Amino acid sequence: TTQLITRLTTDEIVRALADSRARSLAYTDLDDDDLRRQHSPLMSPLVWDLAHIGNYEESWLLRAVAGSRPLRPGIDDIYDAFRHPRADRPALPLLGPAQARSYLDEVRGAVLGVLARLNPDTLLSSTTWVVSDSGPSPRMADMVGAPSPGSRAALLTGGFVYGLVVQHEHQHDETMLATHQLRTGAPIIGDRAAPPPGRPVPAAEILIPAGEFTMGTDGDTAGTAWAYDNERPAHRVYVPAFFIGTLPVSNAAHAAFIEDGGYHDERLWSAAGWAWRCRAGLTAPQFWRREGDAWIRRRFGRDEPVPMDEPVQHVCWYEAQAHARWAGRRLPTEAEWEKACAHDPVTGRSRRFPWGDSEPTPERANLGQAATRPAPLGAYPAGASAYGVEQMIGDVWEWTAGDFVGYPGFRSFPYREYSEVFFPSAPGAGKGPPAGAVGAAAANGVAGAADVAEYAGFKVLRGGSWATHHSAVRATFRNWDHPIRRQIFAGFRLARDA
Ligand code: AVJ
Ligand code: FE
Repeated sequence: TTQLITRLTTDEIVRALADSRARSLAYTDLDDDDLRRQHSPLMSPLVWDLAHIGNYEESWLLRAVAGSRPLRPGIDDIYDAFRHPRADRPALPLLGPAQARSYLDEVRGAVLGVLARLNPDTLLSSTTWVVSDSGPSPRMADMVGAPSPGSRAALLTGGFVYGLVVQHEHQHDETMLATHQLRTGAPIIGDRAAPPPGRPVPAAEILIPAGEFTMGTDGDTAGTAWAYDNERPAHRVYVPAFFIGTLPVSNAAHAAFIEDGGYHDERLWSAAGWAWRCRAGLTAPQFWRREGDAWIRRRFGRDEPVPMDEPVQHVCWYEAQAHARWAGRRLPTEAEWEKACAHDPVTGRSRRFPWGDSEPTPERANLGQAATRPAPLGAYPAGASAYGVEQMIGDVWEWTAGDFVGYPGFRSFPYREYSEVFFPSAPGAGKGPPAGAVGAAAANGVAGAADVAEYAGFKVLRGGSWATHHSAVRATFRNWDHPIRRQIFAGFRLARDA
């Protein structure tokens, strides 16, 4: 057993739940038609996300924690992401906007009641679920409603299940922002704060010397109690010496890649990447267009010149890979990325964030949709890692080189569909979903489309974007998507062997 250093108090949980809900309601402050509409086949109608958030909260915080009966019997199927690909969701008998909001209110009221009755000591258990739970994790549908005492205790440890639900809602809030970026009509999303100004950095790349570091987490250090199963367990990894970009790749650098014919030079692309580039007609990041000599981008319904000093975003993994080859570089591996972000060579320990274990502040990282854009490059000297690498947390998700796989000793918890079904060996995660099941690839947006099945693997993204809430990102956090996806707020950083 391991001592948890930081645990959530009941008050902190109540506050975190209120914060994520305020965000979800702000992103669904639209008329009914707009909420039911599908703004892109890659995205759910916003009203699906809204009720799905409530259904997830009900499943975990009422049924799993308190053994409650379903509040709306029969709706679980509609909000099961694995049964219905995003493209099919508008045709489901969805709760309407008013019904969805009252469902959310009802769930939340009951959740606060359960929390008020919960012995706070339950949240102060000194064991983590890694060691206190045993046996294989069930599928979510089998998990809810019938928790064993052991799994209930594991769920509550350190407030884990509350962190699960808070993070889940913030992740859907980011997904809803991607829907807003694709939506046409009067924009309702705008900047709430201007990011700090950029500055030139001392060096374009930084040498990370060879050596071991601790990758991942056991959830037993400050602020990591609610780390997902795919971030665990902590393990030692030897990383050969490499160079990594001090900053993410800029719009200026990507414009130079375009100018140099990068999108038309097959030699820079992998075979799959070139096939996709041709089929999709890629010639620039999504939302960019040419006007005379200038690049214009559409951002939340408004056109503006592409700011050349910002990290590039809305590029897929294949574009990132081609750009890297053009630059004589490559994408960093996950281990390289995490070492550059978290390893402190003085103490030999891994930090929760690049700057240390303390919470992000507006001086350190661009998170939580303060602005609706990445900050200019060099804006966060106070957010640098021990090695001096900057803007690793916030601004843009960063594509890394490899596939989404479990760490050595991986155990799914608390349910298999959060991570495990997306691993390459899992049924449904790879090329063809199994008969009778939509499969992980479909749930993630490939949507049963046989024509893109060859691009159905998952690549890992690190570090969060300007749209990510600080509770849903840390140095160990792993996000994933198909290598063809561009609607997410993703860019990349370059690396090379030393
Ligand atoms: C980790 C962002 C890929 O949106 O499919 C949301 C997060 N999991 N609900 C997704 C998630 C369950 C997931 N990603
Ligand atoms: Fe979800």
